Order: sequence, then C-alpha cells, then structure tokens
Amino acid sequence: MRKGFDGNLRWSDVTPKAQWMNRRSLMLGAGAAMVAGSAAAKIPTVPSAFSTGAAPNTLEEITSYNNFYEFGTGKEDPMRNSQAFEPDPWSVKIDGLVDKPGSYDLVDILGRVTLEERIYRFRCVEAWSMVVPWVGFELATLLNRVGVRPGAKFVAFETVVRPEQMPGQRSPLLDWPYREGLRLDEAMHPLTILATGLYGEPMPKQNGAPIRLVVPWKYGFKSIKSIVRISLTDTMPVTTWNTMNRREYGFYSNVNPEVDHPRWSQTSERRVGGGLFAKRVDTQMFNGYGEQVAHLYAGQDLAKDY
Ligand SMILES: Nc1nc2c(c(=O)[nH]1)N[C@H]1C(S)=C(S)[C@@H](COP(=O)(O)O)O[C@H]1N2
Ligand SMILES: [Mo]
Repeated sequence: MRKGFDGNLRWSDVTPKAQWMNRRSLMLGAGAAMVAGSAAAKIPTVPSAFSTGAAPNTLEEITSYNNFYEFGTGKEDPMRNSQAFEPDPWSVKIDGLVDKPGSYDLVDILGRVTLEERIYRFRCVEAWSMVVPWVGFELATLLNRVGVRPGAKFVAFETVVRPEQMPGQRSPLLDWPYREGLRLDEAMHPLTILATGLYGEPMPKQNGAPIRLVVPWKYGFKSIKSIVRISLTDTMPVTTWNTMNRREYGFYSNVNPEVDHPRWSQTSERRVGGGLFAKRVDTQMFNGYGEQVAHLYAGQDLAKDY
C-alpha cells in the first residue's frame, strides 16, 4: 500500500485513480496558491534545444484566434464559448497494444515528467501560422512508460465528448469525438509533445486544456486538443478530417509548400498578428523541421499523403 508522495514510485506502480486523491489535492492546492500568489509564478520548465529563436506570438493572439470546433467554427468562438469547460480533474485512458493499459490521472502523469518550454512554429492547413511557447513533455516519455507492445504501428488520439460544456458538439459539425493519429515513429519523435501549457501557464481552454498534442512539422489539425484517450494500434487509425475529406486532409499532412490544398496555395502563410500589411512568410518544407524529421519519410511519396 502506498501513501502520499513517494518520490521512488515507479510508473509501473501507478494505481487506480481513487488512491491518488491525496496527491491530487496537494498538487492542486499548490497550483491554486501559485495563481493567487503572483503573476510571476510560472510552471517550472527547462529550455529545449528544439525551440525556435523566432519571436513568439502574444498570449492574446494565441488565445483569441483558434480552431476548436467543439466550441464553434469561428476563430473567436473557442475563446468565447469555452468558459464552462472544466478541465480538472482529468484522466487519459491509454489502451490497445501497451503493456500497462489504464486510466491515468493527469496530475499523476505531470508529477513524473520534466516539463520543457518548446517554442515551436505552428502552421495551420488554412495558411496562417503562429509561434507558440508551449509547455510540455515528449509523447515518447509517456509511451515508453506504459510500454509499447511489438506489433503497434500507429497511435490514435481522441478528444473528450461533453456536449453540455462544448456547444459545438451539440451540432453534427464533425463526427465527434474529434480523432487524430500518428504513425508510431512520428509519435516517438522527440519533436512530438503533449503540451499542458503555454507561456508558462496551464493550457488555456481554447488551446486544448488540459492536455493536447503538438506535432510541429504537420498541419495544425493533427495537433488534437483536450485528449482523453490514446490507443496503440496495428492499423492506421480513422481520423476526423481525413474522413471528412480525404483529398483535402491527408493522414500524414506534413507541411509542404509544394503540395497545394485543392482550394488554395500552400506556398506561403500569414503570420497571425502581423497586421494588415504584413508580408506573407514563405512556408517551409516540414514547417522548417526537415532536418529533424525528413528521414521518417525516406522513400515515401510526399505528394501522396494517404
Ligand atoms: N479537438 C480538436 N482539436 C483540434 C481542433 C479541433 O477543432 N478540435 N482544431 C485543430 C486545428 S485545425 C488547428 S489549426 C489547431 C489550432 O490550435 P490552436 O487553436 O491552439 O492554435 O488545433 C487542432 N486541434
Ligand atoms: Mo488548422
């Protein structure tokens, strides 16, 4: 029987949710004190060599121009309509081809990882972009701890379904839950993170509180928000946008200035916040992360995305 904080607990010792309530209240209490204390109290993070030196967008830009259809399709809808969303408590179900399937409490997960600041370029398929200082940890850390079984080839993700808190889900805009997926090598890549905050603060609701995926070399829709389920599979997962329109939203959807969207060019992008007269930015292959990720696609026809 384990109680309270035991720094020596191993991931494999993770027990059902109820037993972690003490730990939860302690950590949440600390969080509340932090918020009440001062604006200067940030989530402790370590810097990352993967961060870009580009100037981040402002917090206001990052939190007022969003895609999160669970809260509506307008860019300001997620900011306006996410007030009632309750991201705590939260747990993530991990299942499929893993050694230790289960429902993992987020507070518990966060107590066992080193959070990094990752300043990444972020490129939406709609041809706008931002630079975001995420707080997060590598997805590979989590997957390694739950133990990926031989035979697993893909990772599938699902967003929470809560129509009472997510007004967009009261309409059949998408086939809820929002679903995404990665090939296992993409999921294990060190650039792929689970983000739990930005600008040193817990993740804003409109950006995918309390935990979302960030895959910086792919179009933004791959970076699924408010994740409640991660499944290891041997077949390519069914994903929301790919199912909606296979031709326009490929499973891989790597940022690629040479492959236009059927309805618009992908050669350049509008950096959000640049103002009306700002020059468009040239879109880079793999969103500028080619040196790190191009090898994943050796021999794969990048123009054929599914
Ligand atoms: N669950 C969910 N995740 C989602 C979306 C969504 O509508 N629902 N939109 C995607 C799209 S199209 C983009 S561009 C990014 C936007 O992330 P941001 O609002 O933090 O910039 O979230 C992605 N993740
Ligand atoms: Mo997007």
